[in-house]
Amino acid sequence: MDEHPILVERRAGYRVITLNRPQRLNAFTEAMHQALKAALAEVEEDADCRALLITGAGRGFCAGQDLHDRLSKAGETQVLGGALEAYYNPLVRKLRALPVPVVAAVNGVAAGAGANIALACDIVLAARSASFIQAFAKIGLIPDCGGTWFLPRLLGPARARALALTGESLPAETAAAWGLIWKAVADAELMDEAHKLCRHFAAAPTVGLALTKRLLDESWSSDLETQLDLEREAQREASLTPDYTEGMRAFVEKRSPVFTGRRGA
Ligand code: T3D
Repeated sequence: MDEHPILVERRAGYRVITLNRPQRLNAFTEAMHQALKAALAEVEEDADCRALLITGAGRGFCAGQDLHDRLSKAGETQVLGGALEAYYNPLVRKLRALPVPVVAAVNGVAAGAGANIALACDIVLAARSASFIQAFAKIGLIPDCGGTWFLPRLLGPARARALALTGESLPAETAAAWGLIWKAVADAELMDEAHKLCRHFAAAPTVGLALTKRLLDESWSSDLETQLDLEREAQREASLTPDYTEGMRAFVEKRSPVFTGRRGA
């Protein structure tokens, strides 16, 4: 049993969650899921937390499900689905719905659920030495954690199919060139870049960003007419925030805005 399957660090205006099972490339166990669930609930409840950074300890980001937990001592497998229902699917939903930007700093290999959980984050930065692997194909499974949803949308059908069906490792720079992730950066610069982004979001108009996240997700299942209506409603909501007033005033007064991220006055 790992003592601390995740680490949580509070920074000014944001939190850092580090997946912390480096000896297994941060593969998921039930204890890690439970700790992560609790940490994400705290992020959601903390009005002073205006961004979240997720990364991995050691040389990997996350190798997906811990496969040792899926084989009995007698070498028998189990029917799957329960952990998706209880942990993985709620995790993906929570990352998408968190009212703050979620930055993944992919420090090394991201495989299986580990790859698709990174893709569920709002902005994915990766070290040049990192890679993304739809490892499911190699063990007779299907890409879960939203893999079959994210891949075709981010990459288009040809690349999505090839990656999902071969389980080939995609280097970070190719992932960035193909539009799977935001950027690949030098290994030594990854965490500085990720913290810089989170510091930016910690001083940003948080409610407007939360509404933007929601609209971008809703757009996948909307026609233009529906989306225009959703934008009107969200813009109305954004315009009721103190940050909108501050943004307007700061522009007119030719100064930098000071955003609080608060919902109401
Ligand atoms: O409920 C459900 O189960 C459904 C949900 C499924 C979600 C999934 O994520 S299924 C996919 C699971 N993940 C994989 O299949 C990936 C398995 N790992 C690998 O293919 C390779 O480890 C990597 C390509 C990710 C990295 O390769 P490499 O050569 O850099 O490292 P390594 O030597 O293979 O791994 C280092 C250690 O981590 C090693 O332990 P050891 O031998 O030093 O004691 C290895 O066994 C361990 N490790 C890596 N991945 C996992 C793992 N241990 C348990 N589970 C893993 N997924």
